[in-house]
Amino acid sequence: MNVALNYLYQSYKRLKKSHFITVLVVIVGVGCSPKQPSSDLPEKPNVIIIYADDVSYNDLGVYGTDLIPTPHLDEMAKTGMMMTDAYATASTCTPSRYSILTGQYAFRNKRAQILDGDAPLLIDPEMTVLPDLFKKAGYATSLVGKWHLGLGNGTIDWNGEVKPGPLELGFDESFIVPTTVDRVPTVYLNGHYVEGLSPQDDPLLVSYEKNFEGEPTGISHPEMLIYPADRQHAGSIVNGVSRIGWQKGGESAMWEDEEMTQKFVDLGSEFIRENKDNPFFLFLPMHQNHVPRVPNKQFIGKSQTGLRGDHVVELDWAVGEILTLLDELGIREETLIIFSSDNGPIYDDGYGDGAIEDANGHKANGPFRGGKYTAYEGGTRLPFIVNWKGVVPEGKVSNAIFSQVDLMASLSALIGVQLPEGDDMDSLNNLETMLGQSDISRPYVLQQGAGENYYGFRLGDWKLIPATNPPPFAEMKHNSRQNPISTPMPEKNTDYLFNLANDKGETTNLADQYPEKVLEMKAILDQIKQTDDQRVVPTLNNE
Ligand SMILES: [Ca+2]
Repeated sequence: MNVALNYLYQSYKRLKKSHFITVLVVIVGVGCSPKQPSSDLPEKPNVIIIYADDVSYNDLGVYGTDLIPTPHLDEMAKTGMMMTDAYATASTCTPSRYSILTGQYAFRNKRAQILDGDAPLLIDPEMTVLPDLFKKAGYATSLVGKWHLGLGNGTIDWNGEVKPGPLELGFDESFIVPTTVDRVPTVYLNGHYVEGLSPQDDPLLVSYEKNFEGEPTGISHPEMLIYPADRQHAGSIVNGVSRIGWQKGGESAMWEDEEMTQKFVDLGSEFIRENKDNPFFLFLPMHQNHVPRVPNKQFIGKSQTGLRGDHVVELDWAVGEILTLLDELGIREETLIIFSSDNGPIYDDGYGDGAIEDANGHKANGPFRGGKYTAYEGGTRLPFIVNWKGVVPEGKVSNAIFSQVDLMASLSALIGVQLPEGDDMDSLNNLETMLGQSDISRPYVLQQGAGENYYGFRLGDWKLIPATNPPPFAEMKHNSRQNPISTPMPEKNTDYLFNLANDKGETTNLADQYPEKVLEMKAILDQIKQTDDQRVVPTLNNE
């Protein structure tokens, strides 16, 4: 047993004593066989993942806030389970989404950073990814919502066939915002084609290098904007909002920001109705709470935290629509519904939309520190609600440690499909915990921040942020005086060690007090980050 492996093993033995966790340590490639669903679980349930964007721990009533009414998500939690220690794998969009679909940490793919709007498809169509597993099990599969995992092979002609993309990854149908709502092109992609475009009459041109002559931008025409934007977001203007990048033409295809949520609800509902009599998988990545925040007018003023909160109210409405439909169709007991988010909060992310000024003291990260871009708990510890009538215990609050990277293995176990084997698989089958039927924790959680070698690493109650030099933009985003969740980024070249058992807010650095713990955790983290056959992957002993 090498030194680091020994560290891992010893750590787990201690964890086992203190937290009733049992783990096995296996060399990669050996473990991760799917646990077959227990005989009393309905076979081939429908699965819906509603995945929010930048929605944070304390943005939901059931997680604490009384400033943003979220009755439907609260109800979903009360008739199902809410988790308090569930994590995204990263504190930014693209990497977290990559992990959900592939079962791997994003750092294993060097391109898995926040992608530009014209970036090529990040996931190799040859890989077996989450929708592929559902296809293997005979499910109908659909993607409706925000994508942001790249499209095409390098150069995209938005007037022709745009591929490869979601359809090449196992989705039968897809209707997506290609990147983010704050980037051009501001059009939907329906399958391989831009929805509503007339390429012959009014072709759509897109550039991330320069503006098209004569086209208004946030800089040249600030009077056209509903709220001001920073320089990065001051490109082409659509619906009174300037975006990142430039576009021209394609007028008939431009989306209406205010109508986007209704559109996603309608299309998701249509898919559910069409497949109510056969197993289906719906991945519904919503655009809330990412900027620009342009909720439909029926939601304006519905929260006490300005547009940022109103946007979350709109998301909650959408969740309610889906739940109501499932009830109406009588398929609630055949449907597993999961709600979570891709990263923690950000207030000002490029627009002067009043998020900070109207925050009204709302601390979106709840008891935690930091938010989007950071490796603190606030960056990746997120709402995670699981609802499946008759299976998930009603009203359960689970404190088990869970990571979204485990969705792939856990869901493959649920539907009885073999997880792909390979050196890069990070996903562990934690199905029983995910369904509230056990409290087995993941032994560790890796939290990738925005920046080179910027990681948080939770092992039981210990939390390490190894010495790093986080990018200045991340610090800037969270360091304004007025921001209710403002926090200094780690100091350069300083290790941080916290004990979350009594310091959820990561306020007291214990690194000097426990240097051996720092060394031990660094060694384990290094081992997890290996990509060769020296890598060590723990598996849960939940057979
Ligand atoms: Ca996000």
